[in-house]
Amino acid sequence: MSTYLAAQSAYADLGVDTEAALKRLAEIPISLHCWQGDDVGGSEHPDATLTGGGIQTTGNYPGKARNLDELRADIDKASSLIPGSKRLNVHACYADLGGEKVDRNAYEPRHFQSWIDWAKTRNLGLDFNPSYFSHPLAADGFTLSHPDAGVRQFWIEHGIASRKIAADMGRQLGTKTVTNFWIPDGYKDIPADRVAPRKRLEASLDAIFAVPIDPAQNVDAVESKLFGIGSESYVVGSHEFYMGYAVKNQKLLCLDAGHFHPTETLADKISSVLQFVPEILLHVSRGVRWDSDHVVILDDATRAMMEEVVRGGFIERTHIGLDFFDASINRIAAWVIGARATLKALLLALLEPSASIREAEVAGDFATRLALLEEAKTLPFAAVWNEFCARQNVPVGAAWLGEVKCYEQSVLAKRQ
Ligand code: RNT
Ligand code: ZN
Repeated sequence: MSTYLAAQSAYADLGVDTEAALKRLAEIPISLHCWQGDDVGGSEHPDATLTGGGIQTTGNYPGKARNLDELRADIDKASSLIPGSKRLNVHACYADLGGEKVDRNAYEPRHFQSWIDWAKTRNLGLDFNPSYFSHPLAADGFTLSHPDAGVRQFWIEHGIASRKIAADMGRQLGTKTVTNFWIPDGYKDIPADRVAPRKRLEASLDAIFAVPIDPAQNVDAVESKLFGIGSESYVVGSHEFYMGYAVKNQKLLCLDAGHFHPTETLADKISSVLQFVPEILLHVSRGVRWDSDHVVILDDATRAMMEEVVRGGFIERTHIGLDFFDASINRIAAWVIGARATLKALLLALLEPSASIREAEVAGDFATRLALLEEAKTLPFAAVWNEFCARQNVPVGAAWLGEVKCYEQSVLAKRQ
């Protein structure tokens, strides 16, 4: 008997249908983040790099993508090693400007047409993000909550432009874009006034979202953060701020795994938040001691997050996006490791023998609940995961790494 058939029958003994889990997993899109390929540099200038913004990449591993062609080739390579259904998440700072002098408040769909065409040929949906960093008008750490009305207006216009671009992506590709708003605004040290920046942020967001957009083409998410580098004492867009904003305005709430206190995980938030907002966006990330955006691995936090999505019946209301950027290792490998870990966590959740565990809980038999949860951890998961990879025509096990090494030698090593 093949190892998959043996695993299938072991799961069936506990009432779990592995075929149903594989089918379900194949349909859940993971949005790959374009910014892992060049350390959040972007394509607006030949030497674009990440500046300011309370986010940071560390490391200088050779071979990063230097332009959109290289970035797209790298995404293709990574994507060929990741099973399942994929989308691509593009940041506004990855505009295809073709040398045109145009600032972010005037970006148009045409500046992203090459992304749309590229996505179309690969049958990928796109997601989008206005970029509120790596720009002279974000250099002092404030954007949508800036005290200067002119600066705020520039960033409001960028938000409005971004939603129009996103809606056009959604229209052309026939799948709605999720546009995520994250801004860095905050203070390094103790503020004298915590109120005024938040009032300004709310007004700026209201101005951006006042422009009507067909929700079949684009929906908006807002992303909170606890602190950033250079904004350790105060972040305008805190969790409470955006939770309130999203509930009031029925926006999507983006929960980033690295944006809470280090001992807090997203798992317990999902079922609370989804009582009050229509959908959520998960930024699957891994903070190590801070919001470090390490490559996602199959750790307890990621597993618990996906368990909650599956247990709660929230798959249809949850958008899953990757958000990490490690410049210290091969960047293609980073994408593949993080995406595969996310999918593994989802598959583990889909394979949970939840009926018997819930039954024990309902009966008040908490010893059985705990025992079954423990037993579930050592079920023959690997055989089902390998079967998924094989059926999806991607390398099984660590075989993908060989392909990354070849690509490194033949392509990345030549980028000096
Ligand atoms: C920053 C946020 C945000 C960014 C991307 C690049 O802390 O997590 O999502 O990582 O927009
Ligand atoms: Zn994020």
